[in-house]
Amino acid sequence: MKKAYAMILAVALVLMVVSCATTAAPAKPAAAAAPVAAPAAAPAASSGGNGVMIWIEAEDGVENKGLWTIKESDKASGGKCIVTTAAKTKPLPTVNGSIKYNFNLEKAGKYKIFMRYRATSDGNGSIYYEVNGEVVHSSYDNNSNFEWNFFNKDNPGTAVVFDFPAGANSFIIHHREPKTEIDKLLITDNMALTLKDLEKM
Ligand SMILES: [Ca+2]
Repeated sequence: MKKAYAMILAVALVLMVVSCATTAAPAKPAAAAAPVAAPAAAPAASSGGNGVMIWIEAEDGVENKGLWTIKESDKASGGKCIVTTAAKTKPLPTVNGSIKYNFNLEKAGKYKIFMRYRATSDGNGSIYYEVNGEVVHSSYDNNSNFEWNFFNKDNPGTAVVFDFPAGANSFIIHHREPKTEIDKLLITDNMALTLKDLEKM
């Protein structure tokens, strides 16, 4: 019986050695990792099927004469809007007390510009804006809090439709009536977008 045990033990040891040798064998090198996928293209300037939607905080414009100041307001987008105390009664083709906004368009076409503003009393609700060298008076009804309206041509009820080329574009806001507070701007090719739609965004 002792011999039988010895034989079994010997066989078991041999098997263990073979097993260990197999386990210890170096693993085959792993297959080369697949290349990292290229990052997705940057999202286009659109929002949920609404077309081109370029949002600009009014306080992010480039001011030229120190006539516009940034005002903090917890009602304003980003907590800030711009306002001027200067007044001017006639449009001036020369840049005077202006604030400029640059933007890029992927495609040429027709666009509207919306503006979120506050004009708390008579004589506080109009600006001049300048597009392609033309200075236009845009007027707005009084309101008690910020709300959206569009760039118009002396008519708060009708939006101006701009023809912008593809690529770099800009528009300029000139001061007119004092204390018109401007919070935010939207450039869009969505001709169906309403002021009510904007209040929900
Ligand atoms: Ca703002």
